Amino acid sequence: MREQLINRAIKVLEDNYQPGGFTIPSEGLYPFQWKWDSGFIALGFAHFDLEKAKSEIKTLLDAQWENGFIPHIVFHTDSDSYFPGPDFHQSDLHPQASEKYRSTGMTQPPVTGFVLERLLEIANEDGDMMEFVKSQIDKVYTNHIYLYENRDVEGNGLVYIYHNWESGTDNSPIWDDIWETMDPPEYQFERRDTSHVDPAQRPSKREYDHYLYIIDIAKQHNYDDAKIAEHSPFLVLDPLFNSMLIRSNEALINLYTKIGGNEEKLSYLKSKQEQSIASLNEKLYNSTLGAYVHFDLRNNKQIPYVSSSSFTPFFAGAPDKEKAEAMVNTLQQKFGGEGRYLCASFDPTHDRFNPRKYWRGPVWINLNWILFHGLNRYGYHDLADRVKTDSLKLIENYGFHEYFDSRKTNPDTDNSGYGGDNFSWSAALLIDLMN
Ligand code: 9WN
Repeated sequence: MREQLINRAIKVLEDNYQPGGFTIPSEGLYPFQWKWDSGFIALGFAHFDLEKAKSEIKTLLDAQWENGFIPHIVFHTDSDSYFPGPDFHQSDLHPQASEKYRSTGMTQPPVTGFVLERLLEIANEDGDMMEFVKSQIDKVYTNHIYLYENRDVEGNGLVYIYHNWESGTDNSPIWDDIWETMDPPEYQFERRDTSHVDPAQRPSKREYDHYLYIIDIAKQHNYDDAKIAEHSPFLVLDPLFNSMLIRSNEALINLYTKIGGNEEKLSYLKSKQEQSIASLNEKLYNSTLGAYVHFDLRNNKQIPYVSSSSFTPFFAGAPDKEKAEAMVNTLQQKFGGEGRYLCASFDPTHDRFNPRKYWRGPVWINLNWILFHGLNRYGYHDLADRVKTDSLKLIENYGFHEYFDSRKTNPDTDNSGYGGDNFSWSAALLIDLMN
């Protein structure tokens, strides 16, 4: 059984691997390279094909802009089978955009630092992989400098996202409060996603109007970060994005220490690390909810909802013992009932929860992977094991889907796997979790 599942996962990754040296998340639905997908995908490949794992990361970092920015989608082809594609995003408006690749002008959670560290671990610290890490690590470091120097508007070590697509959790109910403050025009466009996936499982047309409008504002300012910080109606401190940055910082510190030298880089990373953790605890922790939440910088207030992103600070080592215990209680009480798989993407006890719709409730394997490692880091091994077992069970029952219903149903009669099929990070992270 174990071997069969792993072989199926390997096939998903092999089939989605492209001649350009990168892997698409899912055939038809997502035909390009996505930033955080690439990180997770590399971890899967590393268990059976180190060369492909390396090329995934190398290709992504090859698309880095001159200012250190790494885009959320790299458009390796001019295919118009995804909307919005390169002609809508127009990354060339930014004076330092890559000349080699067209891309979006927004980013995604900074996972590449901890991915490099895990690649080295999977490769048993072998010399070739160490050489690879040495050849790429400065690009990731430059990316962290870009984030701290351009997106930390309060100077406290937390960086903003200006678009829901930057969070990776695209249509989370968290953003509904922000949509209520906006009134974008009705765009005319042809959706491509809903020709691959049941529209009931995807964001609505009106939500897309908001998504496009924020991009239009960023384009009016040629994707200039300072102007975006001034004008974007969406300006948020995301616990997920910041936790990934903090964990990746920690990985860079560990890797540079192994490499030796690099004193200046180490002291920069260490000072940011301390400041970011302190601010995450001060600004994003909500003691009433017993969880980390998002902060709306534009409207200067916390957005008080619990989602799977609320627990990602475990992975970053941010909460103290007291917070950690409160978070575990919240997780068990709201998300962990007997009839549920862990971990729903949004609070199942809230009336905005929707078990079938994308980031409004379903379980996502990448968030589970982050949670598994975070809970283990804090010694909650039983709960971590449950997250792992649930992830494997969902894939075994329903296949390598993009997301899954968190309600326990009968696999013989109910189809609880949603979104894209043969989804790369579900396959890659299953392999990593099983090894
Ligand atoms: C927009 C590729 C990406 C993931 C995101 C997921 C989804 C894109 C979309 O697919 O977003 O970036 O078109 O819906 O939400 O996390 O990286 O798998």
